[in-house]
Amino acid sequence: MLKSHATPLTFPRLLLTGAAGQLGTELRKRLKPYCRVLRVSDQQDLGQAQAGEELMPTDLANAADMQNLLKQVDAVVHLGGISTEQAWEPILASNIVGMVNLYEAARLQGTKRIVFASSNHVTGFYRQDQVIDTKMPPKPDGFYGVSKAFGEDLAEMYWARWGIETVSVRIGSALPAPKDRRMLATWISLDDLERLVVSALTAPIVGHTIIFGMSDNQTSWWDNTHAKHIGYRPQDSSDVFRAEVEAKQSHIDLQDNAAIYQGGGFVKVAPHG
Ligand code: NAI
Ligand code: 15L
Repeated sequence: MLKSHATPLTFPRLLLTGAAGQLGTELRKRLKPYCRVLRVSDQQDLGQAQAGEELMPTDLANAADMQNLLKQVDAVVHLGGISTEQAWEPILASNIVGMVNLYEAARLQGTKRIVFASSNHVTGFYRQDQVIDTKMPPKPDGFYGVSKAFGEDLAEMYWARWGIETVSVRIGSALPAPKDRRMLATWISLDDLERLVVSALTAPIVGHTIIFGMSDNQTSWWDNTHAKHIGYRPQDSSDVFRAEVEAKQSHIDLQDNAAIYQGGGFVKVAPHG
């Protein structure tokens, strides 16, 4: 956990969705210092409430329960949803219906800012020899990427019509260490993820901003020029793992779409078998 941040959080009540997931479990510990009450939610078991926490198990697809979840919430870190390429039905329920329920609840309950865990798979069909920025059109690599592109468009609409601010973070690969050569470009450390989420919550004005979530990696496909106002300064780099990763993966098959496209293996997943 970071010891300090330039902009202290003053949120009376912050909601973290997807709190039982891989990143939710991490951010649950890390976000508590930035708010008075951390409301944590998921459809999976959330364990025991820790000091300063409120547990509210909720299905994102249930509109009435989502209205209840958003009551008296000042800001949301929205990690909940399907996080991989798979069949359309669960993606529809969690990532499409769930997003509409979240934003309708934010509108009616008066929540003003959302940090949305989007994904690099919104642009997964750009090639690994292209550098892209956040104004370039989406090229999703599957149903999952399409659902995250929908989420970004929904956030744009709620900003334009209702003044709800969102930072859509197209997270690369958030895990303790990069696993392969692709991740040397897509990796974001968990400390940098915390820095990015906190910057997105506390930047004075964001409208709807899209930002790629990556560390300060030497190899990079993503240009965050249009998100400088978020004030995110990554402090980690995949380079410390480079030698180890390259030794494990010395050969790259350039006939393999996973090596050609930024989405890696996601571009090849057959969701219906
Ligand atoms: P995860 O799959 O471990 O966690 C997602 C959580 O959402 C799970 O605990 C699940 O129970 C919950 N969830 C799913 N559908 C739900 C529903 N209908 N109602 C309530 N809860 C529901 O995923 P992870 O890795 O923690 O990712 C968190 C978010 O960040 C996801 O939205 C994912 O798409 C996004 N992301 C993650 C990346 C990574 O490297 N881990 C990269 C890019 C995006
Ligand atoms: C994602 O969107 C997934 O949620 C995560 O599991 C990783 O696979 C990541 O993208 C990635 O592209 O490495």
